[in-house]
This record gives sequence, structure tokens and C-alpha cells, in this order.
Amino acid sequence: MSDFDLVIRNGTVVTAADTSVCDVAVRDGRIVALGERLAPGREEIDAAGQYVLPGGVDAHCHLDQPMGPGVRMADDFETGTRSAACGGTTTVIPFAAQQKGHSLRAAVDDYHRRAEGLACIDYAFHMIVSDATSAVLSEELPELIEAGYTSFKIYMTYDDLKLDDRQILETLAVARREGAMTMIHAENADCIAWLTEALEAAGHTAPRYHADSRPPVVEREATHRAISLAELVDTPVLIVHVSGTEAVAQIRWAQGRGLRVYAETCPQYLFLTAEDLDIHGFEGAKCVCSPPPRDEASQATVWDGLENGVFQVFSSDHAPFRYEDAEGKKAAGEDAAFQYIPNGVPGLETRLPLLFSAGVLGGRLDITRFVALTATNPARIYGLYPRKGTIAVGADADLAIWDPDAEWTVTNDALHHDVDYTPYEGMRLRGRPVVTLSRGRTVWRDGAFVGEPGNGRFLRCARPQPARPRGESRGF
Ligand code: DUC
Ligand code: ZN
Ligand code: ZN
Repeated sequence: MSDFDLVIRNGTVVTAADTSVCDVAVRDGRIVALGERLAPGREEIDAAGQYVLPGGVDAHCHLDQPMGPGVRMADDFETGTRSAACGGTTTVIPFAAQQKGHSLRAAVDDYHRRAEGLACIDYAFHMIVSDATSAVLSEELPELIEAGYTSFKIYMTYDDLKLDDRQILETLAVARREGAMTMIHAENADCIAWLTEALEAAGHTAPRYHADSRPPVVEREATHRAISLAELVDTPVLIVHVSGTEAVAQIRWAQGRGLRVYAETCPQYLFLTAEDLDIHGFEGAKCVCSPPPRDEASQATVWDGLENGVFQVFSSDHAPFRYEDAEGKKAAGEDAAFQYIPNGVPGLETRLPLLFSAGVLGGRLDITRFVALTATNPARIYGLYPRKGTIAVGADADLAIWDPDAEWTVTNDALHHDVDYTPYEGMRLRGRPVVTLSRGRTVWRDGAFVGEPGNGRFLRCARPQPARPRGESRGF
């Protein structure tokens, strides 16, 4: 009787540190051996000529998040995690969002109910702190951090979410005391409100003006302020969805000074520009997200930052709203002014293939760096490592086998989310995951989803264990 449930043979096994051609053996959902000529397994996969990577960790996505009246996210835990699995991701970390005037604990409890029985892959929660009352800061937040919700996002914009500087300082102080990671959405709310009013008064309401209402300086100022507040409190922060050159310069400056400032970027800042908001009719609404995509120079800066260590994390920021839907992008009507268009683009399933094709096979990113950005670093930063994010004896058998020779075209019809479009329709890509395993169970194979809702488990996170940001100006 074989000792192994599964042996994956002769693949090029990649971690954030190394690549080596070897076999990977799995038993009871975990990796139990790595080596040459391992004993036969009850099941075998021949991965010769293919890469065996840790399953992706998508550390920033929105699933079934309650929205304002009349707006609904297209993906719940079932369709979102299904789509993620088909794109080589095996862990997602969406957000339990506190509503102003309500408790944080209530948001976490509600979010567990939304996930229950639906997730096809494992998941953890970040929290969103939108109402930093003294009860939240002194009781709920410390208790929840202790209970395994060790990261939270705060906003510097959006009226229903934003904190002012004093509240940010107080919230960061709790993060420092409790050892949590704070994610910051850095855009200046007053600048956006002022610009939006001026654009509206001039009749500039089409989707493309969304980008003009949130120019780079608005993100740059808030990024600098977020860094300064974190420096004052002396606690690490992670700046999410960084869009381009100006914000990157602030982060590089902070990292050069030795501050623990981490940064995340997303596919929309590599593959879209503000011009994608300026297409016929209302269609630009499909690419309305915040911060908005910038220009080609910013795309180049973001690529550099992925390569040189300014960025630690590459996430999707999947925020799914259907285009042809009265509760989606058109919630406020077919020709609604840009400020009423729900913000966000879908991307759970395309995140890894886009970066693999243009980054790894395009010669911009070493494959070990790809693994670091998409799996290992997010697992470390959010307290899931080494159970998730790497290939090592004892880790969960969350694996993706990639065929680097596959050539394919992105079409929304072939994706597995519940959104009716992808911003990347028609893109030609090279390389794709051919098998995804979640704790040893196959969830994606040869173009078919074969997982099951309910098999995904909730993950309590440990305190973050990030390595210091590398940032190029530190010189190593
Ligand atoms: N921006 C966010 O901050 N969250 C969801 C989507 C978006 O565009
Ligand atoms: Zn955000
Ligand atoms: Zn987001």
C-alpha cells in the first residue's frame, strides 16, 4: 500500500528562493516529501516540462461585500473562489467590512455566514475598520486580532469608510500594540470631492473623468501622509493598490529611510491605462476603479517596482460588478455621472496568468520573484506562512502546475467568475495553470473546474512575519 496519496513527478518546483526538478509527495492534504524518484503514489501526475508552484495567495479581493443601497457584488464566496482556483490561486483574503455605527465583531460574524459552505478554496479575512470608536479600538479590535484576524484595512477616502488623521493615528497605535498589519487605501478625500464637484459643474461626467477626479497627486499626497503617520506611531503599514510613478516615489523614499512600508500593486496598473476609461458610450465604466489606471510611464514604473523590491505583494483587488446589471456598473443608470459608478474591476482568475505571461515569460520577472509576489510574501505578511505560500514538507498541498507552452486568449466566456466582462478580453497570453490543488484535492484540471463549494476552510492568521522591504534604494 502506497504511503502517498499523490506524487507529482519531475516538475520544476519553484519557491521564492529556488527552483529544482524533483517530485512532490502529498498525504492527507499536506506536502510530506520532496525528492528524486519518490515511491509511487496512489495517484500520479507527470509534470515534466511544467512548473510546480505554490498556489497563489490573493491577499486583496472583495467577495459578497455589502454595498450601499441598490448595488451588489457579482461574486460570492462560491463563484469568487471557483474563479480564483481556475487561475491558480488557492487562498483568498477578502474583507469583513465594518459599517459606520456598527460593531466590527458584527461585520466579522456576518462575513463568516456569507462564506459558510460556499468557499472552494481556503480563505482568511482582513477587516475594514471604518468607525474607530473607543470601544472598537480598546476592545473589539484587540480581541479580533488575538482571535486570528491580524490585518485590517483603513481608508483615507470614501465618505462611508474614511478615517481622519487623528483616527488613523489611534488605529495605528492599536496595530502597533497588538502586532497587526494595517493596509491603507491612500487617496485624499477632500481633493477628490473638490475635483469631482468642479468636473460635474463643467458637465464632465463621463466615465473617463473618474481618472481626472483622482489624479496622481491625490494618491501621492495621501501616500506620503500615510507613511508619515506610520512613522510617527512606529508601526509597519502596507499601501494597497499603488497605481504609478508618484506614489511609488514616496514608497521608495520611505523604504530607503529604513521604514517598514510595504506595498501592493495589481494587474490593472500594469495592463490598463486611463485611456481604457475613455471608450465609446458608457463602456469605460468597466475599468472604473480607484486609484484609476494611469499612463504608460506609470506602468513601466510599476513593472520596475515589482522587479526591484519596492512591491512585496501582487493582488487582484477583484471588485466584481456586472456591466449589464441594474445593481452593477449601471446601478445609477446607463449614463450616470462617474462618481456614481461602483468602483472596481474583476481579476481573481486573470491575476496570475497576466503576470506569468508578461512578467515571467516576457523576461521581466524571475520566476522565484513571481512566486514571492503572488504567494510567499502575502502569506508571510498576513500570518499564513509556512502553511500557505510555499512548497515545503509540512506545508498544505496547495499547488498549481503551470504549462509554460500553453498559448491562449482571454475571453470572459471562459472565465469562472459571475461578472459579465473582463477588462482583459482578447489578450493573448502564454502559460497557464493546468492543475490546481487545494490541500491535495484537485480543483482545476485540463480546463475544467472540479472543486466543490464548502471544501474551503477558514484560516486564522498568526501575527504578520514580513521580511523587511527590499526597496532598490536600500542597495541590496
Ligand atoms: N477600489 C477600492 O478601494 N476597492 C474596491 C475597488 C476599487 O476600485
Ligand atoms: Zn482600496
Ligand atoms: Zn480593494
